Amino acid sequence: MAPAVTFDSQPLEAPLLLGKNGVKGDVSNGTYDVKEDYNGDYRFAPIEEAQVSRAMIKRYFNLMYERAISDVVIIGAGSAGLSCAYHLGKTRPDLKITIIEASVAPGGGAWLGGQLMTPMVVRKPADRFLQELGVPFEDEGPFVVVKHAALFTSTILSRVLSLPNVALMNATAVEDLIVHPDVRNPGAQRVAGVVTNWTLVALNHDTQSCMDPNVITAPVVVSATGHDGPMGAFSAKRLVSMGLLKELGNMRGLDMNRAEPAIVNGTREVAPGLVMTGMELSEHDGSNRMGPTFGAMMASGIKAAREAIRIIES
Ligand code: 48N
Repeated sequence: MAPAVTFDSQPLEAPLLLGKNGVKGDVSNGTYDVKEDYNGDYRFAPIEEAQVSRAMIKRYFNLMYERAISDVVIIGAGSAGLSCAYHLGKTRPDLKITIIEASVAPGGGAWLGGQLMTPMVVRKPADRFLQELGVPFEDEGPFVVVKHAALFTSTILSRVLSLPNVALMNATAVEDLIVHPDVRNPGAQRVAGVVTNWTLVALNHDTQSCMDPNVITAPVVVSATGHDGPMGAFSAKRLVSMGLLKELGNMRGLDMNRAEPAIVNGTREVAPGLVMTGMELSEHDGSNRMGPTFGAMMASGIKAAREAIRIIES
């Protein structure tokens, strides 16, 4: 009978793995001298399937428990939301920042440039953000070109996810806003967090009833849910349906030179406790779209981070 091997708190009967030549993996004291042999005897440190689940469950549900009370929630991990998360997470490492992203794959529309072409155009001065991130680009004078949009998105994703105070919950949808009476302004209402569900659940409320959601409270919510779409422009549409916004402005036609400054300069607290940025703001304000240039997404995300800090410090 193989000796019981204790890994976590529960002793697990772990079958000792025997290499071809009968060499036992040394699991006695938790150190693993497992050779990396590509000559037919490649072996892994022996664990049980249950340890895989436990390693995930322990961390994910600890995260859910701990982030039920966050300092800032960012809805949407597209280029604007990620730029906000990066600037905010770096500038205020004391803040618990939680990103909620409906898709399995974060990044939103920033995996391609335009019309499925891969280079990403960024107008100056937003190239400075690329320099800060360490994203290489070709300088074309008034604008720069990143050779593949995924180079920007994968770089900012890795920078954001390496920040200890930033958590990303993808495949999770915000399906409502928490709204409380505004103690700072009696009689008014204030956004105080978000209502979330697994995205697959949020997409199936019509087929399965009573799948109640979860909540995450935060004094500031940054909404960067992009263009109107199945889940896009979420907060702008919710503000209308809850009576905090009279009507949607609805995004206007393409005019890059009007659109990009409008999104950056217009990024603001659109309702008490709710900052809106990125292309969602064009649906809220009725500003133009800019087409496949991403400088305004980066700069508006940074502006949103500064707005969030202003609110927290006010
Ligand atoms: O990339 P998007 O859609 O939005 P932005 O504002 O970060 O970037 C927009 C940009 O990609 C453009 O559209 C470019 C510049 N084109 C302009 C033009 O003229 O056409 O990211 C939004 C993210 C997505 O990943 C969604 O999955 C996510 O938000 N999302 C949500 N996540 C959680 N809960 C929701 N309710 C929700 N709705 C959307």
